[in-house]
Amino acid sequence: KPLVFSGVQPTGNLHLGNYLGAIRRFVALQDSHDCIYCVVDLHAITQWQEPAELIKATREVTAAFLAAGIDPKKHIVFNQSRVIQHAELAWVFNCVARMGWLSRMTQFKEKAGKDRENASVGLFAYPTLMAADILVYRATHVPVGDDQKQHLELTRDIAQKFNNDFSDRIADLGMGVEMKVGEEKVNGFFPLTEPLIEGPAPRVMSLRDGLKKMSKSDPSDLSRINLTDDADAISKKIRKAKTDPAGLPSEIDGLKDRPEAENLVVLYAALAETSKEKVLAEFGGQQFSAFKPALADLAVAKLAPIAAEMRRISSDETYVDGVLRDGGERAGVMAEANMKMVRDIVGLLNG
Ligand code: AQP
Repeated sequence: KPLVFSGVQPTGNLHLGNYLGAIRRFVALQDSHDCIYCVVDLHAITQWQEPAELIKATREVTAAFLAAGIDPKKHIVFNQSRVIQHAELAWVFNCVARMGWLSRMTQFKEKAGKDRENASVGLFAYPTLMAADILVYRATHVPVGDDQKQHLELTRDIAQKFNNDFSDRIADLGMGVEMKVGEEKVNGFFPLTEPLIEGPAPRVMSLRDGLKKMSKSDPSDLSRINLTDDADAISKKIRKAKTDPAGLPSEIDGLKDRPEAENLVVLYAALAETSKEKVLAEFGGQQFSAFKPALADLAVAKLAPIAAEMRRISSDETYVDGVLRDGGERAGVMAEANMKMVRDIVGLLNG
């Protein structure tokens, strides 16, 4: 089976964007793939985190994975910092990736803001750690939201440069795998990862601004639906969601240049597991005052069981920590087998 890797940062409340763009898709891939799902705490500390909050959030993201339906026995769930080979390979990749490549990353520009001199070196090097997360398992498929597209392209560039820089050594050691790069067949060590940016909601937008993605760090809690929000909070946020004065169109074309309206239709379609066309066939011609309560009811029906299960799982810290420990041990064995070969390829004496 193809190997999937993906991660979520423990940096605050998980929201509907994280769920629809990532976690729900992690669940769907479990039958057809071997999956490694990681709570990326080393990524979280690229920006300041209160230590006690970080530990709490790490357990909470784990609980969300399990509550959504990820099976930690058939697959692997762990927190990144337990498997030190992620950080080790990230260092090797820091020496493979170029400053210019990282300087072009839009996430760094957004998160560093104007005060770039004061951003952590870790925030700048975030994408090399992400490449290491994936490639330390030589994973081939990575389900993520649309905002991670650029980082996954960089992951491919790093894999390709490593394969090129060390091509003779990889061949001498017989550690290469035949792969296609464009029309060319090459012998590489790291696979060129396929991003899986799919599903009905790869980019859920803020409820307050249809041009901004829904995000944990948005100062307005009204901009997002948190997975742990209760029914009242969900209804209030959807009622207050920004819309334009026109009602719902009957055809997709009618959503053009109406990002807030489109976002609400996307949310309904994704939660109901149907298409935007079908949503418009049902609600076209109606006002948002009629559509919003239907969307709120649907969101509550889908999210309340997950929130309840998250609470139940979170209350058993021993169980959650045990899942992470067990997952970390299994991931560590896989990571070390690959890292040992990387050390040999690069010329880092070990053994
Ligand atoms: N709005 C979104 N729509 C669809 N997918 C999304 N993801 C995040 N936001 C949306 C996907 O969720 C996964 C985990 O994200 P992350 O925790 O690693 O961090 P992020 O992308 O930085 O998420 P946030 O919530 O937006 O945090 P901040 O506010 O810190 O930027 C990823 O697969 C991501 O694509």
